[in-house]
Amino acid sequence: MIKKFLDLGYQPLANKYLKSCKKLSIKKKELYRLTVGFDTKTKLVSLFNKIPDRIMFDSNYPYKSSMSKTMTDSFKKLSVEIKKRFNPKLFLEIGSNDGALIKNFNRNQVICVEPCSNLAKITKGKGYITYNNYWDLNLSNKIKNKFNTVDVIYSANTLTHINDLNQVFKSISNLLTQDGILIIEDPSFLECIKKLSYDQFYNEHIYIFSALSVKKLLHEFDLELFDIEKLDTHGGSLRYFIKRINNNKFKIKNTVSKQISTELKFGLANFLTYKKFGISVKKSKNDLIKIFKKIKNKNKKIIGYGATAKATTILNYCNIGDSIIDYFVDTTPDKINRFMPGTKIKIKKYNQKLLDDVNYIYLGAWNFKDEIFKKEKKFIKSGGKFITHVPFPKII
Ligand code: JHZ
Repeated sequence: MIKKFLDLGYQPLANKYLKSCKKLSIKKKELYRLTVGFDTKTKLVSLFNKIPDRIMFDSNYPYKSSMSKTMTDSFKKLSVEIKKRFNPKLFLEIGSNDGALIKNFNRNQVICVEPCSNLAKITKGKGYITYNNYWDLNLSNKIKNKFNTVDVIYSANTLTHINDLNQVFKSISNLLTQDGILIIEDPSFLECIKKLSYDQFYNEHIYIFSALSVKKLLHEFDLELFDIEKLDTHGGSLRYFIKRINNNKFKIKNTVSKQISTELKFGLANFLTYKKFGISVKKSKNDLIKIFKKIKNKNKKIIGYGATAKATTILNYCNIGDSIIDYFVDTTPDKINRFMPGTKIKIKKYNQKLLDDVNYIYLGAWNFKDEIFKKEKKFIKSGGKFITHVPFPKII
C-alpha cells in the first residue's frame, strides 16, 4: 500500500526552461500535482503522478553532467575503480548524458544508451557507440543480438527516472554476463531526510532509493547487493554494487548490512518517519520564506546560483518569484536566457562580474556548495552572503 507523506503543490516540469515566462496551465498539463508516497511493503518512495518519459527526456534536454568539476572528478575516480576491480571487456552506461564518465574509457570498450538526442549526438560525435533510445527490453535484445553480453552495466541518476522498474531490471539481467556486475548510483533517501532536501522531488525523480528498497527490488530478479559506497555527490548518494545471487566470485561486504541497519535504525521501514519528514518540510518552507522576506524588507539584492531542477521545486512550492530573486546565474548553455520553470525569474550566463552588486545568493546548486564557495571567494570576502534551505533555512 502506497501512503502519501508529502504534497508539494502544483509544479511545472523541472527541466523545461522556457524562452518566455507565460502562465502555465493545469488543463494543458503544463503543471502537475507533486505528491510523494511510501510503499509500506516494498519500502520504495515514489511520486504518485508519473509524467511519461517521452515528455521529460526529449531532443532538448538541457542538463549536462560535465558542467561541474565535482561530477567529472567523481566519474574519473569511478572509471579507475571499475577498471581495477572488474576489468570489463565491454561496459554499458544507461543514461550516458554528455559522456562525462565514458570519456575515461576506450572507444571500443563502451556502449552508451541515451534517450535525449541532443546528448546522444555528443557521445556519437566523439566516436562512441551510442544508442539514442530509452532503456527497455527491446533495446536490451537489440544490443544482445549484436554484442552478446556485457560485463559491467552502470547507471547514475537514471534508473530512478524510469517508471517501469520491472522492465529496467529485466532488461539489465537479460544483457549481463553470468558473472557480470551492475553498478547504480542515485541520491540516498536517508540523506534526503537528514538534510531535509525535499527539492530532490520533482517530476524526473519518480523514485528515491534507499538501500532497503533496492535490496527488496533486486531480489525479484535474482540479483543482490554486494557492496555499497557512500558518495557526497548530489547531496548524498549511494553507489550500489550488484551481482547475480548465484555469482560467488564476489563476497558480500559488510557495507551492505551496515547501510541497511543504519536505515532501519533511522526508521526508514516505518511510515511515521516519512510523515514526520512531511511535517518538517512545511516548517522548512515557512522559515525559508521568512528569511527571503526579511532580506527584501532591507532592500537587498538576491540572486540564485545554479538553475537546478531542484530549485524549481523550491521556487514553486515556496512561491518565490522575481520580486524576491532578481535572476539566476548558470553555466549551462541550454539554460541561459530562459526562465526558471513556473516563474518570471530569468537565467543569465554566469559571469563573476554579475555578483559585484549582489548582497545575497540563493544556492540553487547547494549540492555543489564547496565547489561554488571555492570559486566565489571574492564575493564572500566582500561581505556577500549565501542563503540555503539545507539542512534548514539559513544565511551562511
Ligand atoms: P545539479 C539534474 O538535477 C537533473 P539538477 C537530473 N534529473 C538529476 O537527477 C541530476 O541532475 C543528477 C550549474 N552550476 O547537478 C550547472 C553552475 O552554474 O545540481 C547546473 O545547471 N556553476 C538528471 O539540475 C546546476 O548548476 C557551478 O559552479 O538539480 C547544477 O545542477 C556549478 C557547480 C554548477 O542537478
